[in-house]
Amino acid sequence: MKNIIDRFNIVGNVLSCEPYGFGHINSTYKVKTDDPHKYILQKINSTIFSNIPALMSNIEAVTDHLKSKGFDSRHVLTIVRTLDDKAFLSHEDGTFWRMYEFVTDSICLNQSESPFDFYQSAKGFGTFQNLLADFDANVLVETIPLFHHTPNRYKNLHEAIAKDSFDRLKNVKNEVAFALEQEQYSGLMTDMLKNGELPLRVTHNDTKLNNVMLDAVSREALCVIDLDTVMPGLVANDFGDSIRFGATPAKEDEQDLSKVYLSLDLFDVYAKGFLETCGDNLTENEINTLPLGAKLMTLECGVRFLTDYLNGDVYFRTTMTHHNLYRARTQFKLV
Ligand code: ADP
Ligand code: GN1
Ligand code: MG
Repeated sequence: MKNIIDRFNIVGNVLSCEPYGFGHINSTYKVKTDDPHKYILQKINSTIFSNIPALMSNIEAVTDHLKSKGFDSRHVLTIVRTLDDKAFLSHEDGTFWRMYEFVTDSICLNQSESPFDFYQSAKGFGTFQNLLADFDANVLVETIPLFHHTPNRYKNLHEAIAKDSFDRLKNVKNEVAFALEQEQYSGLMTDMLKNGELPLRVTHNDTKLNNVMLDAVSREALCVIDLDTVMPGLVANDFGDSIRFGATPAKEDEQDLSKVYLSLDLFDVYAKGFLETCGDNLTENEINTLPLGAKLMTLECGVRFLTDYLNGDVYFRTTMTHHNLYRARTQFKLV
């Protein structure tokens, strides 16, 4: 790893480089040096992201926009450039790497420790939404086409069921039946978009609690991270993805489904923080579809986990057998 780190413009001598965080997509490492600076090093998932130069220029454009509004490196994700002044390293072995400043004195949570944490995460994502309201969507490349097109996610599920490449369909009869029963709702928001009833905005599209950093002391929202999927999208999907992950006391892969339920108190707390920060810019239809976004993002995520289970766990990182099935079950319970 040292030879990779040495190609970035960092301060100090490297002391350690350890796997870090709970992301499902990229391979993330925390790099410590003998200087107070710490860094995040990531091997970008080039199976999932087919155009990494475009992905990184999206991130540069978005973070430049936020910096132009006066925010510093604790409040905006900050790219550490390579020695030859590139935003990422395209390695001779075909891998792609990037480095960020580690957001100092921050914490990142998989579960809220109090409603205040969740409220703050809502303010973080709501503020992010607000700050991008004047960002030109035309400069963004769609890093994953049809990312939150729920009917297309169902199309992928149908294909996985038809193939049943890993002979796993027999394990998931109930989950498949539930997903198919819910399919009738999958197009509700994409139809509204098509009919001009909902506007397309620049959205984050991956608003899990562990994609926002909080201040380690005040626990106020500091910095939204994981900008790989910042693309044109629906505000209700950003709201909904946060709800599906955070408005429950259960982990995303909890196996005891009696612990999995939607907390309406946490839903309210999140809605308050989100609407306080970006509500004034939203249309009535956008506000009215926030609860629907919560249902559809949860359903879509369950469908994605189930599809990946049937496909042999090729998309989301898994650390145990049946991991994607456990994840699908929590999402369907929440739906
Ligand atoms: P993935 O796409 O795999 O989810 P992320 O970019 O979300 O990757 O990074 C994974 C984890 O690494 C985050 O959940 C967070 O804990 C940590 N992380 C990422 N970027 C930073 C950063 N700039 N400062 C501190 N921690 C970070
Ligand atoms: C992935 O990258 P990460 O772990 O923050 C996924 C999201 C899913 C989420 C489920 C690019 O998010 O869409 O909702 O897992 N990101 C991508 O936990 O597919
Ligand atoms: Mg992440």
